[in-house]
Amino acid sequence: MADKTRDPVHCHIVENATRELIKERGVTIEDIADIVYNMQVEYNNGLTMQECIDSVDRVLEKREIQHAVLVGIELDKLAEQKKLSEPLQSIIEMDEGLFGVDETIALGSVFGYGSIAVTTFGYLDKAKEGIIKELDTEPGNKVHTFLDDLICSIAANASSRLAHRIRDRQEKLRDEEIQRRDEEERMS
Ligand SMILES: [Ca+2]
Repeated sequence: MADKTRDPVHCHIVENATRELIKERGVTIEDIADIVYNMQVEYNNGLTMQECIDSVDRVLEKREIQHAVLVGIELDKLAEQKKLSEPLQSIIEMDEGLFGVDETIALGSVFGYGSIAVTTFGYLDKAKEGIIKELDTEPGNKVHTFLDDLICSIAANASSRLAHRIRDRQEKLRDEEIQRRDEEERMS
């Protein structure tokens, strides 16, 4: 039975575990930020890599992302160690085409960032850019059935978040411009 009298796990422990797991599986924040940069640079030519890194960092602070990462990577690791029960062991190990739970878990964590995140996730899942492609084609006994979708999800969320932030900034600029014009009119 679940022990509900225990204190909840502190959010910093969960966030650190999430970051450690992603790193342990061979993906860096910069790898994810690279995808975000490529997705967003055509809409903002002043975009910097640092803004993309910051956006990925903010996304990793989200609890629903952290939980998705913990569950997905755990299953990848257990499959790699051949510790799952059959037939799940074989299904995850082979990344069976009709097994959609990896996508479902990752997709479940993109709704928090609105429709741009959802469409970007769909795009990345098909296009498999950058590190996502590398994970997909990595040789050996590595299992990345869940990881590739989770990285798509983090990159999609960070892209959407960035798109909204940049728009906010532009609107604010417009407000200042409106204010300036207002003042000029008043002075004349
Ligand atoms: Ca997958």
